[in-house]
Amino acid sequence: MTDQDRRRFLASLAASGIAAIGVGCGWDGGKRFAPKLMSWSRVNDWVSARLFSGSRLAREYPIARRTQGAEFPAYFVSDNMPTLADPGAWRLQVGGLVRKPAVLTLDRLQSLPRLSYTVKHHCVEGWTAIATWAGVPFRVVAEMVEPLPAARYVKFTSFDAGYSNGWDLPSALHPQTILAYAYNDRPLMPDHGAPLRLYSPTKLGYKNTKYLLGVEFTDTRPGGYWEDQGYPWYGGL
Ligand SMILES: Nc1nc2c(c(=O)[nH]1)N[C@H]1C(S)=C(S)[C@@H](COP(=O)(O)O)O[C@H]1N2
Ligand SMILES: [Mo]
Repeated sequence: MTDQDRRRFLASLAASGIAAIGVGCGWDGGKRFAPKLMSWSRVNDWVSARLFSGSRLAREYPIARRTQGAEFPAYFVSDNMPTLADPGAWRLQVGGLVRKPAVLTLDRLQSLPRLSYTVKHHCVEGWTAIATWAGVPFRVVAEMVEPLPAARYVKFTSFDAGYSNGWDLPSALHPQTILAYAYNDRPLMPDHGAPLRLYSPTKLGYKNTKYLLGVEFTDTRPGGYWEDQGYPWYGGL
């Protein structure tokens, strides 16, 4: 190829719009543009995870500030409110990358250390509400099943039409992350996720899986019902 041929060749590439790829210049055209290809929710997740401190606690409120009765909305994706035909047969399955998988009854969960707090709930649909939640800290259950070193995420599944959430392990082990069985000093009812729901005042409402069925420790990042539709995966406050 003469110099003139080469110039003509490059000019034709430019005309076709791909000259910037620079044939033979050693650049694969990929890495430099990768950040632009990241969705904004992924960027948001990246920032959130780095601002998050494992011990920063969410603000608590006096009981007098609780949202009155039915004014705390109740969400579920099923056509009808999910309920169990036989609540006595319900068990929480805890497994995945753990040394000691466990199948826990509600009695067993209620016999474990209990944490209660009055906090504000934030739904991305634009409402907030305050309630008292009580349950067992997730870290207590995690210590019981002994996650393997490879475990980095937790998948929470429910019996509400496939609703699920994926959490990073540090968020799940945050001291205020609980498996809640009580709402405003009473047993959790089907409207708020009976018999057991995930709760954390450091996460947006949609991360708090209601109607829990299973907890699975994983080494790959689990998706989730809203997360898979573009909501930030981290969903922190
Ligand atoms: N199983 C299940 N969990 C769920 C939801 C749901 O539809 N199904 N909705 C989420 C959303 S968007 C919010 S704001 C809270 C609402 O909790 P509440 O119904 O107790 O107010 O639950 C979250 N967890
Ligand atoms: Mo929500």
